[in-house]
Amino acid sequence: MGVLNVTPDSFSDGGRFMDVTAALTHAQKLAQEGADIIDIGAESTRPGAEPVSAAEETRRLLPVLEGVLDLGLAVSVDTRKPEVAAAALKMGAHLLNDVGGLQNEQMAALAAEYGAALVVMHTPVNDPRTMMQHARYDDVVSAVIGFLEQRVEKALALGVPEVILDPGFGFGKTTEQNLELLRRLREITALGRPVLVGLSRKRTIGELSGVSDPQQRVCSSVAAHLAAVQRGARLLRVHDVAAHAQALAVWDAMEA
Ligand code: HH2
Repeated sequence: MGVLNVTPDSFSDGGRFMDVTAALTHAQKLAQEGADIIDIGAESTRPGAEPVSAAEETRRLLPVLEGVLDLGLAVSVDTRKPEVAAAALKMGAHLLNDVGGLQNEQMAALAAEYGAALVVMHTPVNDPRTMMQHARYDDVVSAVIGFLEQRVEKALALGVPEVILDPGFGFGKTTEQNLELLRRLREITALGRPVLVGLSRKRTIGELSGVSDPQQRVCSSVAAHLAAVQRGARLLRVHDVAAHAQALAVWDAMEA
């Protein structure tokens, strides 16, 4: 899954793809490099990010979504707002990436209505401004599993055709907690649903590798993501598709 951020303030690429032409050129590049899905986000959810209104998020998103759908790729929409999700699904988005952790049931109802797959991601609160204050768990893996099981049940009861699980790396989690989740990812893949992992360029990767510029965290992101694949992850949400495609080609050849 290639990341396309149509935002002025994303932590690693904010402001680069606000223009529709630049966004579509980048989507094409991600596809050529081997992305199967393009995940378009129009609101940053980095720790401390200020929320944007549904109207502004929709204004940023729809022209880019329309163009990416024309490329014939599978498209995912990264949002936590039902108004934005509804507009995107109506336009033809295939997958709903609910970074609000299904705290609003309407997200699942919309995925069900449009027959779209739904990413259910763990976050302790649906607010990037305060989520790091909630990075306190007796056992982070048990907390994430309990949360995901409960949300999956809700999504299935509302008729969502396919649910993808995501531990929500960096969403209200410290580096140590993210590492614990990565080490014990098998406990999450053992739940029997596809698992998505998004550690691309994140602060944890920077802290572990000692690389301060997020755009330079490519090799370290690949290393973390291969560890996730080894533990059963099925989808990787990444900014640097070519590097991951190279690494996965070798990985697949070895595992075949
Ligand atoms: N991480 C980010 C955004 N969306 N979606 C899922 N399912 N999982 C993630 O880990 C995830 C996500 C944050 O990364 P990015 O989009 O690059 O940054 P920003 O939120 O600043 O736009």
